[in-house]
Amino acid sequence: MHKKEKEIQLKRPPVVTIMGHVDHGKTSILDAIKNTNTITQEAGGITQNISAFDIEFKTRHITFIDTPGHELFSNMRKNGVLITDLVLLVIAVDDGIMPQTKEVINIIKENNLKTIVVFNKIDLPSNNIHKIKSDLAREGILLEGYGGDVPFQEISAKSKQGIDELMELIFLQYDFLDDIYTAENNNSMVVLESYKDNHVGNISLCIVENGIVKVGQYIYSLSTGELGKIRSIKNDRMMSIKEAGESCPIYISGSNNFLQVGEQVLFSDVKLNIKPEEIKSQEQVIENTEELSEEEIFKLENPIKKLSIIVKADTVGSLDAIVSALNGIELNNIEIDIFRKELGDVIEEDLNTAKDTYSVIIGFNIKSNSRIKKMAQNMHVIIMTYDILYRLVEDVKDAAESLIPPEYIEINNGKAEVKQIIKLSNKSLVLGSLVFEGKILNSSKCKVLRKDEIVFEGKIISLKHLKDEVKEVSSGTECGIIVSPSFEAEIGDTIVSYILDKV
Ligand SMILES: Nc1nc2c(ncn2[C@@H]2O[C@H](COP(=O)(O)OP(=O)(O)OP(=O)(O)O)[C@@H](O)[C@H]2O)c(=O)[nH]1
Ligand SMILES: [Mg+2]
Repeated sequence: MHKKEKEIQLKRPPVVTIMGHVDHGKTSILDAIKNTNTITQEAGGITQNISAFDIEFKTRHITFIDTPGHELFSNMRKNGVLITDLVLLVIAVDDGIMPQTKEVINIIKENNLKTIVVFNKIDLPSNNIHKIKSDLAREGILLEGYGGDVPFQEISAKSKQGIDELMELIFLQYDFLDDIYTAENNNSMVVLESYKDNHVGNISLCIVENGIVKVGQYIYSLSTGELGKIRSIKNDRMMSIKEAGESCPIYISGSNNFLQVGEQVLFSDVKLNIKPEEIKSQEQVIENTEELSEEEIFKLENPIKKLSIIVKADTVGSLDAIVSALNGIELNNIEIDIFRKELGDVIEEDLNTAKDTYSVIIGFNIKSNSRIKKMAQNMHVIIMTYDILYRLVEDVKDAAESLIPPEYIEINNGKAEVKQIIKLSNKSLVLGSLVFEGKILNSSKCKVLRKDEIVFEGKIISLKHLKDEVKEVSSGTECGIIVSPSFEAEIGDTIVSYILDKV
């Protein structure tokens, strides 16, 4: 066997991360490779979670990591390259270089990642590929044949044109990579995503970095020490397996602590003596209850309106994306306060906290059972649940905006001069007036000016022309006005009739 070939066979399968702008076809490419149809199952047709798959192509394995392209999932994109040999930078040829394409290019540059540019949707008639190639050069991505050495492949995820060539290109690039990612520790895996399952407990999606991980092994975190034993390992199709080798994407359960994204987890058949760097709770709970009183003082000093929120979500990645999206909402004099952020379904304790703190509960990809919903109703606690992140963000923004008191302007000013004052038997005063500007409106707000000073503010409760009650009286016409509350007007006062309108 040729020496180079022998070396190649010893390499673990490549880990390839698919990145690019929203809707450029990342998940479709994976579907085309896998012969599946994931995107039709995605809420809103967009990817909102990081996921990983093991794919076999011509007897060789490859791990793909699919990342979301929507702008809100910036952190997830960064996490996608934690353990990556190659990035597929997907660009739809009908759209070109978009904001998240640029974001990915920055991630590629910062981490010095080997990249293949994938021009997708070449089946479409609107094809700007030549322009995109030169735009890429301007962004510092120099393609092969265009003054650089970044390989590219033109494909259509829809017709599958170019998919096999892309797979060949991935292996070709990978096989000639001299320095593939190597973990600092033996027998380790890295966490891509974590969530809580009501039955199984903490579950983490991990990629094995090196060694073979087995059910029953002890697991350790470098930061928090012993985590327990691996209770189950599932593959990317959620089938239970006993062990998994390098580059494999797996879901593990059994950890006592919640595993943070990016964390390196060591596994071993025997107990190890790993001293944690620092022991800290991995659960994300209420930040600090003492802050409450401070906040109350702050509230008194600053009339800033606050929308207090409890966020419950399915995964750490979602929670992260929600929190940074909500923190990014900027509204004058309104503060969005994330009082609590936690994984899992809405529970009774959330309702109590929401009631005490006047918080709204926002849930993402979680359930609230009918008992909880009923309790919430009785307690007047609002639970809003979503499966599409940008809708959640829009609604929170709307809710926050509704706290801003509307600004009003006075419109339709009409002016009348008081010429005569008549006292009725019920003691009401009728102000016999002559309208000299605009219109006086019945039931409108009014103020009275005396030598340019406001001496009264109230409402017109009766407006008569001759003997008839009328809706309005125009300039040049005499009328009888009764205002409320009653007011001792003087001859020569000016009555201003106006209505308020929201700006
Ligand atoms: N015509 C055509 N349409 C495509 C092709 N690939 C994907 N699409 C369509 O483009 C849309 C977006 O595809 P996705 O695969 O969901 O895109 P994505 O990049 O995964 O999107 P996010 O994960 O939300 O960032 C879908 O309507 C696909 O059917 C292609 O090669 N040709
Ligand atoms: Mg997708």
